[in-house]
Amino acid sequence: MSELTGIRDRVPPGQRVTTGFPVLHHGDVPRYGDLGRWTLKIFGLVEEDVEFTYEAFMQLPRREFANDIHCVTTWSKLDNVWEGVAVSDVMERVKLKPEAKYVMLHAEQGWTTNLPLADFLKETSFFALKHGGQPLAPEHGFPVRMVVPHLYFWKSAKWLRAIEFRATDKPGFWERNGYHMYGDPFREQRYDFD
Ligand SMILES: Nc1nc2c(c(=O)[nH]1)N[C@H]1C(S)=C(S)[C@@H](COP(=O)(O)O)O[C@H]1N2
Ligand SMILES: [Mo]
Repeated sequence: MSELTGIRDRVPPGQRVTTGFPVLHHGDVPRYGDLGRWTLKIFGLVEEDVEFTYEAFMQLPRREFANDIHCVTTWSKLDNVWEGVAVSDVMERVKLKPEAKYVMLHAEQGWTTNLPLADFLKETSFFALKHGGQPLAPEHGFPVRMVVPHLYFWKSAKWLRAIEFRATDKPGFWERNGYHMYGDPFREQRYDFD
């Protein structure tokens, strides 16, 4: 009983628990022949731009993360176990300008999503490399995806390629197409009118 109550508390309003791992995105799954050309760029309101090669990013310290994820299309997946890089371990190499208050995540093919800096920096946000002990599948964001578990899963950019720091908020891809600017699943911030 107490366990059930606990699980119920973890499922936001209007969500159903799934045991599968649905795949959802706009556009095509990028296929990487040569990761020698992959980079992760950090730009915008920083003292100096930073660029990680694939090799450099793979050398960053790894940690395990456990969380629940909530998709705006009403599925939630509990008890995910991931391996990834903490945001703080990347930000150690970045000097933010004091005006930086928002983040725009840039993925392959120009796909973007926006979030406040504080949410990006939360210790539960991270760069995922593995899920369930396996390297990320191409359709789930290989080689690197962002995971921001306390916001709806559309903020968790797959195929991440750049992080931009900004003074003002600006809608990303789904946010321009009717989704909420913030997207808290426990407050059901699904659409821009919520
Ligand atoms: N680059 C990119 N990342 C993306 C998306 C996308 O279209 N492109 N879709 C988002 C949405 S709407 C969801 S629900 C999740 C789905 O992640 P999954 O396919 O691993 O379940 O990815 C998010 N990240
Ligand atoms: Mo989604």
